Amino acid sequence: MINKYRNPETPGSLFLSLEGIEGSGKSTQIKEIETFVKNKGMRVITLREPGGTVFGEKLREAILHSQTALHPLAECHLFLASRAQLLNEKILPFLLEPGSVVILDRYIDSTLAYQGKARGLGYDTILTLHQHDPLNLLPHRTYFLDIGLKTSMDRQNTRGNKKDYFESQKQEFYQKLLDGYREVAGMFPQRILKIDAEKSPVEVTKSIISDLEKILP
Ligand code: T5A
Repeated sequence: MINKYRNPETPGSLFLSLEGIEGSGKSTQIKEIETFVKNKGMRVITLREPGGTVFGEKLREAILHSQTALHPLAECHLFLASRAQLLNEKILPFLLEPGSVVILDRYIDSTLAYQGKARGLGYDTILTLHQHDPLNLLPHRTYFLDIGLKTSMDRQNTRGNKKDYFESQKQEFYQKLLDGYREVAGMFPQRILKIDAEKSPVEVTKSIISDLEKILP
């Protein structure tokens, strides 16, 4: 099933995603990646999920501020609706031009870990839902920023904002989530690079840049 996925086809373009539990440092690292690839003279767009389009941002608001406990399948389809729109409206057109880089904050692996594992829908359900255009597009590289639960909680507490829909979940949910991410990284070893994100931001950036140097078109 996994082999049916296609990679973005334009030569000289790169599709990157960042993954990890809350507070793993995705936003922090995305800024560094953006600067690095811009300095290489590439065209860059940075997007996030859910969101990234007008419709997707409305869905983001609906999910992350939901007052109702959503059925896992309802939740999953909302993320997929946002993703399909983002691919069609932004990602696929942008990648058509050689020398373009898409940097995406969360993608399919979030759905595998959150809805597939932590919400219990199962990986096969999520993968099956991604078999059709435009959802069957995998990134060239995914950086999985791996941190433990304590670090995640500490970083969320330092920030001190009001918790959203997922941040309010119990410890058990987070443990499943982390297990899920690590399992998913094992399912796609060629695409997903697991990085120890307990290290300082500078060290994490170094690991990412060192890999990027190898894969840049
Ligand atoms: N979701 C999403 C699903 O359930 N299914 C899906 O399919 C998709 C796409 C989105 C939510 O939606 C869920 C998952 C999420 O719950 P979000 O707000 O976009 O929510 O994502 P979050 O992960 O919640 O964003 P965060 O801002 O919490 O995490 P980041 O971006 O990973 O972390 P960042 O960079 O903001 O850093 C957090 C703090 O830690 C510090 C930073 O300075 C900051 O204060 N920090 C470090 N400190 C020490 N050492 C380091 N290496 C550090 N890196 C960062």
